Amino acid sequence: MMTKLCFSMASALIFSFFSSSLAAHSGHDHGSDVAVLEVTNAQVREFLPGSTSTVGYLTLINHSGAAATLTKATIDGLGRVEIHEHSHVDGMMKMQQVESVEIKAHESVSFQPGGYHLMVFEPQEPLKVGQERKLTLYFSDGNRLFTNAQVVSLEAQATQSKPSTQHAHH
Ligand SMILES: [Cu+2]
Repeated sequence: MMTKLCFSMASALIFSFFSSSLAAHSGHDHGSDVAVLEVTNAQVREFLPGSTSTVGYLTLINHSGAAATLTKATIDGLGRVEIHEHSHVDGMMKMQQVESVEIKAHESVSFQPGGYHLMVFEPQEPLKVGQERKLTLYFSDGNRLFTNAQVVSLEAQATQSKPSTQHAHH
């Protein structure tokens, strides 16, 4: 559990982790046309009182030479998960649902405050801090990626992520 928390630092760290694992991978062949993907630091925030939605974050790393396209995500025990992105429009932070997110060859995409995030709705039972929920990521080539998303508190999420968290979310 501590290891997970240590991984959940800023993307600078994740990028250095990325380059070192690339070096480690250079000795063998993953196959050129199959996307080899890794997900780290998956977390979903507990629902705040009276709120019908919450957010999830993660980092997707593409170790392969082919781009991968994330098209869908599901989390056990949650009725609906949407992929959203934030953008600045006329100085205002807005968010919108997106159909897909591309992770280019040998690059990574961080879902984090102010950028891409998972928007999570309809809990079948309350999320409790410290729980893990199975997260499934679906890709356009038919691949799926599984991981456990850690349920975190608002406080834990706020201290981990530097970019603006104070904007209203739904
Ligand atoms: Cu959103």
